[in-house]
Amino acid sequence: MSVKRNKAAASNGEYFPGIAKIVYNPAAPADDSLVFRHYNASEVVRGKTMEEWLRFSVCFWHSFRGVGLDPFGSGTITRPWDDGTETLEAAKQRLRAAFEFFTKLGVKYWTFHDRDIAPEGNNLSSTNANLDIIADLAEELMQKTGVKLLWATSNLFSHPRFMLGAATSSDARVTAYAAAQVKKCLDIAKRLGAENFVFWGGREGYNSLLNTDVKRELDHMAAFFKMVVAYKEKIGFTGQLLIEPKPKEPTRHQYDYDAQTVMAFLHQYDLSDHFKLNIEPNHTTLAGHCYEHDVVMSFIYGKLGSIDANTGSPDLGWDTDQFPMDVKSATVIMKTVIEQGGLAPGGLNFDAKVRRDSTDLRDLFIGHIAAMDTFARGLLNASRVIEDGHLAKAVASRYSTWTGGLGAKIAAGKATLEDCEKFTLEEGHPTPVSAHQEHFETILNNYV
Ligand code: XUL
Ligand code: CO
Repeated sequence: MSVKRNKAAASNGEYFPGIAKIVYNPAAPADDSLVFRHYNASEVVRGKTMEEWLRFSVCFWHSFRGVGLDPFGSGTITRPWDDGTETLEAAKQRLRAAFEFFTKLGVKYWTFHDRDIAPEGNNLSSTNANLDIIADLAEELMQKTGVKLLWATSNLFSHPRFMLGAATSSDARVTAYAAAQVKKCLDIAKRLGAENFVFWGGREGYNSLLNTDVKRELDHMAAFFKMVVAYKEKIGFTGQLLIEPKPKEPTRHQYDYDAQTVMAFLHQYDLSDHFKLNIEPNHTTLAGHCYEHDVVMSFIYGKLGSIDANTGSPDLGWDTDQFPMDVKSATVIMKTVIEQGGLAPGGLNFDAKVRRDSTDLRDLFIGHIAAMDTFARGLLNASRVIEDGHLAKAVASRYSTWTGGLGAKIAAGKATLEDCEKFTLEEGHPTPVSAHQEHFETILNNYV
C-alpha cells in the first residue's frame, strides 16, 4: 500500500506552523525536546564560537525527500508540503519548506544531490533546465535567509542507467552521461557558492570479481576525477572536492572502502592535491572500524575535509543513517576536530533520517536538535580533555623511548639494522610496559 498524499500546502504561509524558532535554554525541563540545552551558537570555546566550530548542515535528501521507505515496505511519512509528484511545483514547495526548517532550527548550511532538488526531464537538456529553475529559487532563498551551501553532489546511483556504476561502469556511454551530469552540478555548485563538492561512489564497486576488470575500472575512476579537476579549474570553482568512503551497500564491495583506501587511491593516481575526504562515521563502522577511526586516519594525513555526522546501530549490519545521539562518540570526534583547528570549509552535515516510525513533523526537528546538542556537548567535553592535557600527557609518556637515543635515531630514519642489533645485544630483552588502556578509558569517562 502506498502512502496517502496530502494536498501540498503551506498553512498561513508556514510549513511548520506549530513550531517557533528553536532557542537555547539550558534550564528547560528534560522532557522538552524542542529546545537547545547545550548548543549556544554564539558561545565562545577556545577562541571560536560554537557555530564556527560545528558548522552544522541539514541534508535535503533525507529530511525533504525521505518518506520512510525500506526494503520491506513502502513509505510511512507524509509531509504537508509534499504531494509526492515529480513536478517543478512540488520541488519548489519542498525547497521553501526546507528553508523555513533551516531558519527555525538555526543552521547556517545545507547540502543536496542534484536529483533531490529538481526532477529529471526526458533528456539531459530538459533535466538541466529543471535544475536551473530550482537553482534560481535556491539562490533567492539562500540570499533571503543567509543559509549557505556546505556542499552539493551528483546522484550517480539511483537511476537505473547507473546500475553498473557511473565512473566505473563497463559501458563508456554511462560514464560519459555521469560526467555530463557532474559538469552541470559543478556549474550549479559554483553559482550557489558551494564550499565543497562531494563524490560518494554508491555504485562504484563490484558485485562479482568474475565479471569485473578491477584495474580498468579503477583507472577509469581516476580518469573521471581528472576530468572533474580540469573542469573545476576551468570554471574557477573554488570549493574543496571531497570523496566520501563507504565499504559496501549498495555494491558488495565499494572501491572507496575506507579513508586509508581512498587516500592510497588518490596517491596512486596523483590526485592527492585535489581531494580531501568527507567521513561518515556510520560508513566507518560498516567498514569494521570504531566510530572515530576514519576521522583520525584522514586527519593525520591532512585529509579530513568534512563529516557526515550520523550513526548506525552496532547490532545491525547496514547503513541506518541515524541521528548521532552518543555524547562520548561526539567527544572523540570533536577532539580530532579541535586538534585540526576546525573543519572549515567543511562542516558537520547531518546525513541522518528520522526512523520510518517517527512520522510527526516535530520528530524532524527533535532529531536535529538532539544531534546538535550532542555535538555541542562533544565540543565542550573535548575542549576540557585538551585543556587539561591528561590524555595527551599519558599518550606522550608511552612513547618516551622514541624521544632520545636510538629511538630518535630510528624515527629520523638514521639508524641501521646493525645499530639495532648492537643496542639489543648490549641492553638485553626489553622489559614489557603496560599500555594502561583502562586508565585511558577512565580519563575519557571523567569528561563525558
Ligand atoms: C550514502 C551517503 C550519501 C552521501 C552523498 O550512504 O552517505 O548520502 O553522503 O551522496
Ligand atoms: Co553520507
